[in-house]
Amino acid sequence: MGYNTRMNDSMPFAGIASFFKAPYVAEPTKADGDVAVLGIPYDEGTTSRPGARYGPRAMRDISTFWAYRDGEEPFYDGEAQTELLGGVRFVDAGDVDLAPTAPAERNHPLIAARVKQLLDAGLFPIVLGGDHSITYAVLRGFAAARAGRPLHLVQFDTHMDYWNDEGGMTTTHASPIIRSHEDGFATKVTQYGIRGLHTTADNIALARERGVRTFWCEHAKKTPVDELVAHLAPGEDVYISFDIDALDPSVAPGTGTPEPGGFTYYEAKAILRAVAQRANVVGMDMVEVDPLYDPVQITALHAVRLIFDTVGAALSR
Ligand SMILES: [Mn+2]
Repeated sequence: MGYNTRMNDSMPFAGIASFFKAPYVAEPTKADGDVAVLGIPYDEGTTSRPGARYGPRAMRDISTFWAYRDGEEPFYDGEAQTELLGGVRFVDAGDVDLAPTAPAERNHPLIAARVKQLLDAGLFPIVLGGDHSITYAVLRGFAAARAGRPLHLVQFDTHMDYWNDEGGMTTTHASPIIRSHEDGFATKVTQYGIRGLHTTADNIALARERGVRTFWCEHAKKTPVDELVAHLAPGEDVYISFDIDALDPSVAPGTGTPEPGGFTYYEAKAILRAVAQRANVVGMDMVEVDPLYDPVQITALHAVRLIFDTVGAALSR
């Protein structure tokens, strides 16, 4: 009697691990929240090490570290000297109901439909991958909901994912950006963090010919952040796709195709905040978190913190 009976709502180690300990609502509306978290536990688009299908569960688990926020109260980011997430209500919309081993023709429409449903309800989607192939299906949902309005895709990644394979591997995690660009789901594309060894130079040339703006990682790390976002039209609608391998594998080892180099947490955070403050971010995904290679949860930890930083910069009031 008289005890606080709501401790399980905020303690990281107790209760049900929905994202950020938010209420789970299968088909949320604006009455349930402002941002809706949607898991896509799918890694059959991966060309090397699998395991990203466990990404949503890993990010939900570690997200409870920050669940001690009380209701809609903001966090205070002392380093950025700003309040974060004040008034922003989260709801966990669960996972897309996918069929393992089924073809993309079966699974992609289900992903697109769930995303469109969230957008039609006026919610800001946070998509938890899954390998990067899911972004193509997510952007199909955005296109359906937006009825032709342009959308600038801002991608953080070590790989361009602009692979124009003609041998049948058309919807792997190496090609969501080219597919989304060709189908008009993304009308403009900006890439940050690209690095590593590429199998061909013509793929890079193809992206450049089509107007993709690529900030190579080493260049981006040395360039003032306002120069990195100066080409974004103020207030334009942006979708952020964050492949966790954009980070240095020393801080984010748990991913299928890591490459030496990459952003630190602070570098990624600074660019994300600059994008969110200059443009109008309308949704985001966090993909390629693979807990099978993440034994101390450090990759999922960075992934979730960057989600909070981005959504905080985009939506805090
Ligand atoms: Mn990628």
